[in-house]
Amino acid sequence: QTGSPRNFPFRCLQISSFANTTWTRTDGLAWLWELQTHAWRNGSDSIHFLKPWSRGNFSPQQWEDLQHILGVYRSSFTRDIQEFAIMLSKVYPFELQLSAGCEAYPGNASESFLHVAFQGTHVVSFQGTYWEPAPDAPLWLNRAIEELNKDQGTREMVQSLLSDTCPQLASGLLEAGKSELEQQVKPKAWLSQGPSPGSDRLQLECHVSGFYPKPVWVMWMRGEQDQPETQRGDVLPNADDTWYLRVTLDVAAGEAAGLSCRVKHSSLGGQDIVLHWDGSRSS
Ligand code: ELM
Repeated sequence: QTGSPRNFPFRCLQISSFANTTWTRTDGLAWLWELQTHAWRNGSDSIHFLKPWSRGNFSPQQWEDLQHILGVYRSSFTRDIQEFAIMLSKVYPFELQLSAGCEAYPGNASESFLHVAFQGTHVVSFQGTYWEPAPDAPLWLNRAIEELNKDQGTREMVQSLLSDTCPQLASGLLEAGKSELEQQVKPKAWLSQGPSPGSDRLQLECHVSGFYPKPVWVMWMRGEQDQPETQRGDVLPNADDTWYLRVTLDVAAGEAAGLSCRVKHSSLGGQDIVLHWDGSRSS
């Protein structure tokens, strides 16, 4: 797994809720690949560092400068959006979500992005040096975009944050957090019986938890045969940056014996976990 350079995207998310003309809140969070590195809660005047390496290679002065820029931005953003809402007759409540970030590539190359969603739909992006509507954006947005593009000072700041600050921060974080990002944590697995899906039927549950990174393969098997009726849940986060997955199989009570749950994960080095259903536990 070592040697080949891997890419880890750095993503900053902003969630802004506008309940009415006076009540709003904005929260921010940042992730390096699967790990949350920063939080910036509504009302808090400072960025919260969630990992010992969350400062990357930025100096205290650089963090102070960045926090100042973001503090001014947060209050300007709220004011601007309230003004746009009046100008464009937008109905409350509404949500705006911003996703911005970058990814460094081998060499000195990097790619950045900034997208804005209104009510969950992508409406605006920052491209190069200008704000642009998303391909299917509603027409009323054009007036807002025209206004936004008049502010050259902001466009220059966004451009420099995306093309300089972001890749510099991301590469420092990557270097400082490398061992945690690249660690391998083995899953634990166990079986249980779920609620009966019907008379003479059983729901077999296979729980897999505590693994990192996220990709995992779990299947109910009969011998070497995959059971295609296997139902896979969503991969859910544990509180400690590991993941959890539940995989179930509905079977006739008489057919549970001989089934097993097989788990493949990068941390296991080919030594799959195999758990056999104990036919005597129920039926
Ligand atoms: C510059 O987000 O307009 C720093 C910007 O007041 C840092 C960005 C970091 C991003 C509307 C209504 C309802 C539904 C949809 C819409 C349309 C969607 C609108 C999308 C909004 C912005 N625009 C996207 C920018 C908001 C704030 C700016 C501006 C603010 C203050 O600017 C003044 C001067 O105008 C400027 O020239 C310069 O002198 C500046 C110096 O401080 O002061 N600009 C900034 O704060 C991070 C994203 C994280 C995920």
